[in-house]
Parts: sequence; C-alpha cells; structure tokens
Amino acid sequence: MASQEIPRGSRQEGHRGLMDDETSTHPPHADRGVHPDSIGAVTNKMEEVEVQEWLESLDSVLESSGPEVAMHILERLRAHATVAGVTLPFTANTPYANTIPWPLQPLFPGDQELERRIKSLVRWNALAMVVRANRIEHNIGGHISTFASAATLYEVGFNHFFRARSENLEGDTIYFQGHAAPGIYARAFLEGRLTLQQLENFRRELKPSGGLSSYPHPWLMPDFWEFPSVSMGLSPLMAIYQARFNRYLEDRGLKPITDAKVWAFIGDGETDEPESLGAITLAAREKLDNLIFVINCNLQRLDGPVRGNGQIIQELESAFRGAGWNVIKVLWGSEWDPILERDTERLLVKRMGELVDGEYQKLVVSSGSYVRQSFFGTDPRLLKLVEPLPDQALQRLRLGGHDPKKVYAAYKVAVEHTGSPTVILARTIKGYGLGEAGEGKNVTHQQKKLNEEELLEFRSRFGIPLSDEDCLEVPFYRPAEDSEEIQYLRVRREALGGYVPRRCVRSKPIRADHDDLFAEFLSGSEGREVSTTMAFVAMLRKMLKDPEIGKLVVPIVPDEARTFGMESLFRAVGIYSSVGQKYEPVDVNTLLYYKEAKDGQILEEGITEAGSMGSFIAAGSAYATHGINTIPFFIFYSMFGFQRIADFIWAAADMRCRGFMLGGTAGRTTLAGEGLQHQDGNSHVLALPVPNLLAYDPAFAYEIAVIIQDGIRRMYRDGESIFYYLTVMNEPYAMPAMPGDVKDGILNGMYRFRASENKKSKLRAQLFGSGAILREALQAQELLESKFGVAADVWSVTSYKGLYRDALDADRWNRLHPGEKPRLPYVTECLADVPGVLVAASDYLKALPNLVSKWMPRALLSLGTDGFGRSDGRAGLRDFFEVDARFIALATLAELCREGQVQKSVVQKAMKELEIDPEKRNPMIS
Ligand SMILES: Cc1ncc(C[n+]2csc(CCOP(=O)(O)OP(=O)(O)O)c2C)c(N)n1
Ligand SMILES: [Mg+2]
Repeated sequence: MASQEIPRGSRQEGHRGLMDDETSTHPPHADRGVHPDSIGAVTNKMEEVEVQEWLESLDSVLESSGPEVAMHILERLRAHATVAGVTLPFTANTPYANTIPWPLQPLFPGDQELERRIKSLVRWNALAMVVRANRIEHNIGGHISTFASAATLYEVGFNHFFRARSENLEGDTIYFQGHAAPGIYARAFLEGRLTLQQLENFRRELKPSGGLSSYPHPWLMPDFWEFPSVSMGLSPLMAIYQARFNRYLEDRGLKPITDAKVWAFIGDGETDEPESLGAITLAAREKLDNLIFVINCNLQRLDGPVRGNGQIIQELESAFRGAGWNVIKVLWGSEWDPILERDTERLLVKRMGELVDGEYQKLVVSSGSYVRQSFFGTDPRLLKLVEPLPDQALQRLRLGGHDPKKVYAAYKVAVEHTGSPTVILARTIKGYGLGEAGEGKNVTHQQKKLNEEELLEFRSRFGIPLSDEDCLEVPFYRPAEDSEEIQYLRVRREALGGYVPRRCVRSKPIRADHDDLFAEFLSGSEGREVSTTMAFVAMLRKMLKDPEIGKLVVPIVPDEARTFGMESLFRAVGIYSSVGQKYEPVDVNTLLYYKEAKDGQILEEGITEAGSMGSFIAAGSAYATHGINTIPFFIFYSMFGFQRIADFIWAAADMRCRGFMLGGTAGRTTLAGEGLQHQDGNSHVLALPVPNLLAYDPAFAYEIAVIIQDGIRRMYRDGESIFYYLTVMNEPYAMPAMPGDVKDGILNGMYRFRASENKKSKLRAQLFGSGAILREALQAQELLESKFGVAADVWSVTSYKGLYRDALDADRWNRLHPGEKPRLPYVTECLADVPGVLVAASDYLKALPNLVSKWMPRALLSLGTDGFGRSDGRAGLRDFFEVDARFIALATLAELCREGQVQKSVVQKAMKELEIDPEKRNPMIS
C-alpha cells in the first residue's frame, strides 16, 4: 500500500514525456527519487517547438476523434517507446486536477438556488443541535466541523442519488460518516422525520421525551440507523463486503439483480486505519461497480493535517488506482474553470500539484492577498491569470467538494461507471462556513461552541432568516410545510423512493422447529470418536440440505476449512466465485476437489478474519438490509476472533446481526502443539462484554445441536436481536447421548451431566466442567471415588456468561423489588440442595467460573488456563495448566481439607499418588 511514497510516485509522473511540464504533481519538498529540477532540465533541453507540435497533434486527435482514440494512441506510443528502450517509470497518479474535465462534466439537473437554501438550513440545524446541546449540558460533545465540510457531499446525494428501500425498490445502502450525524439528523428534521424535541435532546437519549444518539447506532435507533460507522475504519471494510455480499445474493439467486449501490462516506484521516484500505483489492478484483466510496478530503483529522508534509489525495489516488479502482478527484470548484481554461500553458495545474497539504490548509485560513502572493505569486504568468479577480474573489475560490455541480458530476459518473468500484476524492474545508470559529483550523474538530459574533456571521453567510436576537438563541429552524424548500425536498425524496437513512426489518419469520435436522445428534456417536468441530460440520451439512433453511445458510471461513474438516462442503455446495472456475483444479480427480462456482455457497475469504466478519455482518443483517434471512456460520481459529476483531464484533452487535460465530480449535490445552499465539484461553472472557451475544463452551454434539436449533428459533422465528458464539474443539472422543431432557439446562448454562452413584460416602463434591475439560472432570469423578472415597457429581457448564447474566438480572430485580418473593438465580437454583465442595475447571481463564461463585452455596475453587500457551500435547498442557483430572481431584481434596473434612496428610499423600510436584512452575506467570 502506498503511503509516504506518493510524492515519489508523483515525481515519477514527471517522466511521462509529453505531459511533463503541464502536469507534474509532486510537492517540492519530496526528498527521495529524481529531483524535479532534473526533470525540468531534461525537458528544457527538448526543443520547445517539438513539444508544442506533439501537443497540437494530440489536441487535434482529441478534437476530431475524442479521448478514447487519444488514449489508444498514447498507449501505442508508450509501448513503442518501451520497445525503443525508453523506460517509463510506474505511476498511479494523475495531475492535481479534477478527473472530470469541465467540458465533459454532466449537467446539474437540480434547482441550485433552492438546494443551496435547503443545505443552509441543514447546516444551521446541525450546528444548532451541537451548540444547544453543549449549552444545556457542558461538555456533552458533538461535532460541527465534520458535517460542515461534508454538507454538499450529502445534500447532492439526498437530492439526486440515494435511493430508499421500498417494497419495489431494493434501494441503496449508505454508510454515513459517524461524526457527520448532526447533519443527517438535521435533514431528517427538515423532512419531518425527527421532532424538535428529539433534536433538542441530541446526545441526551435518556431523556423521557427521547433523544438522539451521538452517532449512528442501530441498537439505539433501530428505525433510523442501519450501520454503526463511528469506530473509524470499520465501515469502509464493511461496505466492501456488503457490496460483495449483494453480488453473492444475486449470483445465488436469492435476490434479483439490481443496480443498487453501496455508498460509503469516509474521512480522509480515517483512511489511516488499516481496515479502511485493507480490503480495497478485493473490491477491484470482484469488479464491484455497485460500490462507491466518497472520501471527504478536508485534509484534516482531529489533531491536525492528515498529511501536512504530503498530499493525502494523491496518496489515496495512487493506492486506489493501484488496486484497480476508478478514481474521481473532485478538487476544484466551478470558479476555477475559467481560470484553468485561460491557462493554456497548464502552469496552474502544475502549481496546484506542488503544494503540500499543510500549505493548502494555510491558504484556506488566509486572506485573498496572501493567496495571490504565496500561491499565484511564484510565477508572473500565474499572477496574470488571476489579475482580473479581486482579493476577495481569490479567497472564495471554491473547492470541488463544496460545489454541487462538481459533486453531482462525480456521483453521476460514479453510478454509471462499470467494471470496477469508484472512489471519489472530494476536496473540502473542515469546518466550512465556521469562519473564525474554526474553518480550516487545527482546533476545528473539537469546536462545539460559537460566540455571538460567529453565530451571527454564520447565520448571515448562509442566509438563515433569523433576527440577530433570535439567532443568538440558536433556535432550530424549519420553514413552513408549504415552503419551497420543504416542498422541493419532499418531491426529490419521493422521486428517490422515500427517506434515508431508515432501517426496517422486512424478512418474514422462518418456520424453524427443525427437530428432524437435529434429532440424530441427540443420540450420541455410538462410541465413534468425533470432535465437536466434526459434529458441528455434520450439522452444517445437514442444514445445508434442508428445504427451508438450506439456501439461507452462509458458511464463512477464513482459509481454515481443512483445519475444521469442512472440505467435504467444497464439492457439496461449492465455494462462491463471481467468475465461476476458470481453471481445472489440481485435485479434480479427488472426491473433495476445490470447487469454485458462481452459485457456490461457501464464502472462503482467505486469510482475513476482519473480511470474514465483514461478510458475517452483511449476511447477519440481511434480514433487515434485504429482507432475507441468511444465517451466517462464521468459523474461525478461535484465538484470532475476539482477540483480533473484537471491534467488528461489537459493531455486529450494535447492528443487531444474527448468526453463529464458531471459535474453532478452541481451548488453551485442547489445541495441542500450536503454542502461545494460537491457544485460546481468552475468548470466552472477551465475549463477556458484548451484551446481545450468547456465548457457549459446549462439550458434546447434543449440546451444540440444542444450542443451534434454539438459536435459529430465537433469531429467525422470534426475531430476537441476539447472536451466538460457540467454541468447538478438535479433540476426538465418543459423543454420549443426551442424558434425559436437559435442553433447558444446556441453554441456561448448566446441568448435571452425571450424578455420583455412591450415596454412602460423607465426602462429597460438585465438579463443574466445560468444553473438552468436562471429560477431565468426569475422569476426576472416577478418580476421586475409586482412590479417595469422594462421591462427586459432574455438571456440564455450557455458558458461564449465561449464568452470570441471569444471576445479575435476578439480583437487580430483587434489589428493586424488596417486598416481593426474591427470584433465585438459575445457578443458585441448580445448586440449592447439592452437598459437598465446589470445584470448577475450564480451558479458559479462572475468572470465568469465578464470575458466578458468589451465587453458589459455598466457596468455589476454580481451575483454568491463565498464562501463555505452550507447544505440547494435550496431556502435557493440561498438566502444565493444572486442569487435568489429577488436578481437579487434588483441588477437591484440598477443598475438603480446608473444610476440615480430610486431613492435610491425605492431600499430601494424594499429591504423591497423583505425581503432582508442589514446586511446579506457576503457569500463570511463566
Ligand atoms: C477507531 C477510532 N479511533 C479514533 C476515533 C476518534 N476520532 C473521532 S473523529 C477523529 C478524526 C476524524 O478525522 P477524519 O477521518 O479526517 O474525519 P473528518 O472529521 O475530518 O471528516 C478521531 C481521531 C474514532 N472515532 N475511532
Ligand atoms: Mg478529515
């Protein structure tokens, strides 16, 4: 990915022969590569007459045959030159100019004056929202300057492009830049979709009369926002995978082929997040011409310039062009067109390409005379170009991103472009219109208050019909319903199918009892040794064949299908490929060959957990976005899930995504051999904070079957906004049959798997095991009974998170209802009458069982895998982390000893017998 090297690429642009003098785009301060002066020296040596002749020939071709023929000629010339030994260095940059030349600019179809007035009202209300909120509650926050810079980018979209979803229209999918939320609310207010009261309570959502969330959060405003976008970097990647998923649905015949677009509005600073550009090659590879990025290039982020010493626009251009995108630069407003036209020598474009962003930012806040002197003053010919313009006009030369005509042209070209995704790089000013209050200044991002003068100035600049006195109150302002402005925006939105953003669930509930699908897994494997992963894959295979849900299942895997034994699915349902399979796979003669197909069902994402999560999110929210109940099953290496992409999971939760995430090869001691960076003892702890995520650590096939069946019911029949995380392991063992009706216990988080048959012993214990460690507890049960005369019951704890949340809920209810019969937490209820000491063991941190110890009848001793993993076999690892049957037995005896039920010597003797070294290293700190 190009980063600071852009100026270098730009410099190489200078070698492009004919265009040299006109189009050099490099900043003068670049310190590597060929020095620009030397390029000048080379070209200066060329006969000026000769250059002119070439240019004139090109002009005449352009005139007589158009740009396409000119392009072919240039390509031929380039090839010819290369053969002749002229080395043309690579460049992905074009000059620092608008990509769409003025003469080819599509005409703006709207009423420009009316749209300007509407935009001004949106600007005012957005500003008022933030200023008022901070007057009422100091430091409540909000952003003025982001939307101020992006207003034209959005308004042109609202008036001319963004199609709403309706019964007959798929509509566009739009990711709004999170910090621009006040502007989006302000428009919805003008549209009559939000009330004055809601605006008044911006950032104060807890007010009884309702408020507005700070940023786009579908969880908080489920009828309005669709996509959370404020954790920067997530929405660009999500948008790419959304656009790809739309194609997947079309190619699989799940939705009609349409020309609906995915729009993603992004900050230029935001592109520094690795996720922002991390998937752009996929978008180009997949030819996603249904995708449009609009990057608001105000050249600033929070602290200061995005690239003070470089040019973020040129940098992004080369990155996107290099990746294969259609790049449209919208840099200069219409006022520049006549000046550029006068500039027959193309000196101005050259000059434009010379400045670094820090200098551009300075020009924005400078006077017209300064602009004349420092920008145009470098060459008398440039000065001559702007001689007729007064200083004031120079100061007000608009940038492209603030000119609706230029923005319209770019959007129009973008929506009509085919064959690749488009990115629009629109130059704007951060805090546009704020004047002294922050326009273009480094502090502008945080600006939330305006003094009297600044308010009046803003009001006058944008023509808001408020008296001085009224203006200082910063009232919200909405013209009458029959005003031209409101009528116009209504007509425009009606023409585009309704209002956006709007979230609405259009999918129909599925039938989903599906007992037939899961029944076979309840009866065990009849002695055959299988892992829980294998059991899950067998279930997946069955689900894929189901007449109702089969088509809706979306298996997603980041290059680990073989690890999870899923390769049989390659052949069975195919791997999705938008181009089918253009080659004969090397393993075509095998039963399980690598079958790619246009209607393939598996999303084999390659090694990108973030990208796979992007697909999970698109599939998990399709019930709302498309009205299609796709059921994603995203299976990944469990250590590279929460640990790596937790913020995407948080976004999925906010979006009310449905589906199943499966942490494969889970468990710190169950994944043998792989060592420290692979062995997951963390994910169940990391899954704790996600409020609507149900997390399970099942031990047996029937537990998984019960959980998945119930999950499909809850999510896709009952419409609950929940999703699931299940860990599955690769340790093979015989799967038992479900011991009676323990379904509720499995779902609630625990049930007694095997009670002790020894009713006589006074020494009693309750052992809690989870996942693969449940079998260690079962062995410990036998060990304790046979060797130490302890009668222990064994419980399978499928979800500590579930138990914990249930107990918290019960506690809270009891606290708030002192007069009523207290509710018993489920865990308390389970253990109400059980005798003996309590010992838990899991493959995760000890903190997990400890979460619920407070609601148990006696103290709990927890064993777990705190510490760094190791490469070793399972037995070695379980010994090292002290979670095997021996250590569970020892912990039980130690607890009995602590309670005075057995002598210390018994424990000491047991340690000898169990071969446990008391001076063993502590795994937690070694
Ligand atoms: C992942 C993440 N890190 C940090 C922030 C805090 N933050 C909010 S806005 C902002 C600057 C945004 O700059 P840019 O993307 O250029 O957007 P602009 O407001 O200039 O349009 C920062 C750092 C965030 N929201 N998300
Ligand atoms: Mg910015």
